[in-house]
Amino acid sequence: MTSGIGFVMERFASRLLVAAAWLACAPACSSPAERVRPLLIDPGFENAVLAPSPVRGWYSDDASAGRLRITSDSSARREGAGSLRVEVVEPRDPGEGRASLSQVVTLSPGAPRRYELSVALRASVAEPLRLAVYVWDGNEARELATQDVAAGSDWTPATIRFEVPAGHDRFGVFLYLPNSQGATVWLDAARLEARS
Ligand SMILES: [Ca+2]
Repeated sequence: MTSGIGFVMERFASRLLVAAAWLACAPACSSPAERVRPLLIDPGFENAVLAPSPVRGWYSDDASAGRLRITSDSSARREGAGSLRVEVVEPRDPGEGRASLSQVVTLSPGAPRRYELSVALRASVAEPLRLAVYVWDGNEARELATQDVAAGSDWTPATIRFEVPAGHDRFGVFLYLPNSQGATVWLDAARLEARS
């Protein structure tokens, strides 16, 4: 795990990158259907091709930049036909944060504010993954919840609960990957459910 100032800078850099991608899509990428979508798109990671923006499904600018190799893996699955296999082909440089997969969720008016997010993980390395949820105040990301998970060769559940603050109808779900060349992570069975 990274710690101290380096960790803060890493997270700041990641947030700026994600915020840029996120803001670039809003509102142009938001159709009326997306504005009322309450839950995750492709929670079972059945699509081997990532979405072109985080409001349309699982997204990663690291994948489009060639830093990640994304495939569907039918031999390692928690549910459905397969899991999403993510291999780190080219780690980010020190200080540039970690690669991530993300998805933006838009709440419909009157939707619940408290949620539980979970995902099943496997990893080829001991380096932990990080599950996190953010909202944005302008360009500034505000973390609502986070958890580090050291996944192994068996499916490991990661779960966090959070409350979407008043004045926000969108939040981002992020999964930060290990930053080691060749590290491989499998993702499956994500859930986003309202909690009282
Ligand atoms: Ca699946």
